[in-house]
Amino acid sequence: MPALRVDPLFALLVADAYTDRHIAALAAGTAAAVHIPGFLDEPTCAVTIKSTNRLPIDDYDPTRVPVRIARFGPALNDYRGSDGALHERYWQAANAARIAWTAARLRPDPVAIALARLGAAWGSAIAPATISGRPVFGGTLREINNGAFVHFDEVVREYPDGLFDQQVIAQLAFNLWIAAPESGGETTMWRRRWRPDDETHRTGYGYTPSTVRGYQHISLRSSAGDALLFNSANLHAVAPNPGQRRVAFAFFLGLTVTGTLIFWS
Ligand SMILES: O=C(O)CCC(=O)C(=O)O
Repeated sequence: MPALRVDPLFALLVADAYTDRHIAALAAGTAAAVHIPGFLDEPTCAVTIKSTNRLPIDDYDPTRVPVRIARFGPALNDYRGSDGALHERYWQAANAARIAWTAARLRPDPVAIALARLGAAWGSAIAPATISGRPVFGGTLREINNGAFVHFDEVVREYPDGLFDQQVIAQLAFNLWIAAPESGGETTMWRRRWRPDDETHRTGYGYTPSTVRGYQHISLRSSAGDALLFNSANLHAVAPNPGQRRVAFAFFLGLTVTGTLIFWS
C-alpha cells in the first residue's frame, strides 16, 4: 500500500502565547491551528461562566442552524438578506448586544484580554471591522453541546460584493473556552477548503461528513481556559459532547491588505 501523503506543515502548534509568526503561518496555510492551553486561568473561567448568566442568550436562526447552538451576540452570516446584502436588522441586534455586554459588566473581560494579547503579538491594535464607518459586533458567546456541522467561514465568500470597508485576505477563527467537557466536543479541522462541487453535499449551513472523508485533519478537545486559533477557510466541525457544558467566546480575525488585523463575529 502506498504511504499516505501528508502535509507536514498542516500541524497543530501548542504554545504558551500567540506570536506574529503563528498568525502569519495560519494566514499562509503553513500551520493548521495554534492551541494555547490555559490562556485564561481557572479562577477567571469560574468567575466568567457565572457572569455570563447576566447575558441574554439566544439561538441561531433554526432554519439555518437546525442543531441547537445557544449564543449571545449577532453573527454577520446570520443576517444576510435574500438579496445577499447585510440586513438592516443586524445593526439593531449589534447595538442591543453592546448594551447587554456593558450591562453584564464581565470583569475581567475575556474578549478584551484576547484582543489585547493578539494585538500585542501582531504589533498593532486589533480594531473592529467597519461597514460604511460603522463598527460591527465582535465577541459572541456560544454554547455548542450538540456539535456543529462540517463547514467553513469566509466572509469574502459569504458577502462576495464586499462587506467591510477593509479588504480581508485571510480569516482566522478564535475560540476561548470558559467551560468544556471531559469527553466529546472535539474540534476537527481538515486540510481541505470549500470546492464548488461541495454544494451537492450541502446540509443546512454545512456539508455532509463525506465531503471531508479521507482528508488530512487534526482534532483536539479543548479544556476550560484554552484558546484555539485556526484558518476558518479550512473545513471544520465540532463533535457533540454529552453531559457537560461547552461554552466559548468566539470572534474572527481578518488580515487585511494593509497588514492590520480586524475582528468581527
Ligand atoms: O467550537 C469550536 O470548536 C469551533 C467553532 C467553529 O465552528 C468556529 O469557530 O467557526
